[in-house]
Amino acid sequence: MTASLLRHPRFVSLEGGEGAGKTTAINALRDALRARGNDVVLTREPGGTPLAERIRALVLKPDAEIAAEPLSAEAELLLVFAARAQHVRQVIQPALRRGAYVISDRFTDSSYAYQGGGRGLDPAWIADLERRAVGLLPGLTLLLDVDVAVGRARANGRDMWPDRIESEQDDFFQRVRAVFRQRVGEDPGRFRLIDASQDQAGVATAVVAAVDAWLAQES
Ligand code: T5A
Repeated sequence: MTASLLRHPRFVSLEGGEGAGKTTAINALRDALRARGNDVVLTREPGGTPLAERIRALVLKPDAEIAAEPLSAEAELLLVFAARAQHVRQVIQPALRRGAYVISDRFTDSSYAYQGGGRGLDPAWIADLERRAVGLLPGLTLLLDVDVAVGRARANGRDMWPDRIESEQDDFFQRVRAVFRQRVGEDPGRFRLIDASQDQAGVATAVVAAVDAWLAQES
């Protein structure tokens, strides 16, 4: 069983609260890396494999029978880590081994932010799961940071039926944002903070520029 964390230089994650604009930015980043001749795998969490996508549906959009049973914070954490353990072994590690770049829409930082900050679970427990069940850290993490009210207004404009987590109150998302920002301060070498209050094109440009600068620094 893995009990340490390996930081991989071709593994990039994008993080942020609801409506930060990761989807547009991540597509621009994939296109930019491919245009430079790289093999790029784009994936997401929770999810990324058939089993992990089933877990995602259980956590975010359960059917009526399962939705009637309250999901404990502890079960939620273990479900996202079960999905991640599978995702890492089935998709991320094989892609990195063959030389591809992997870009993940969310990774373990989201568990610290949502289950740690939002739900109030002990970050030491999350760190233990991270070492034992995952064992992998992105070399670069882009945090798309935007005011909670702005991000929620964007997400609400798109989603007619909010999922379990989108249905939380503003104070939950304020705690999520606070933990994301705290993690930037704790690991400035891995994180780049992107101002996601700009328009979509501006966010995408800032993301691609941050990755270009990081690649230049690594080579
Ligand atoms: N989760 C995940 C956990 O609780 N624990 C974990 O460990 C993990 C991995 C994932 C959920 O799971 C939780 C966190 C999440 O709640 P998701 O559907 O992937 O679910 O949720 P998000 O990642 O938050 O997806 P969103 O779609 O809400 O956010 P995005 O991708 O950041 O936003 P995007 O690009 O889809 O944009 C949302 C809307 O805003 C507009 C877009 O057009 C779109 O309509 N928009 C902008 N409008 C103006 N200006 C901009 N700059 C804009 N950027 C986007």
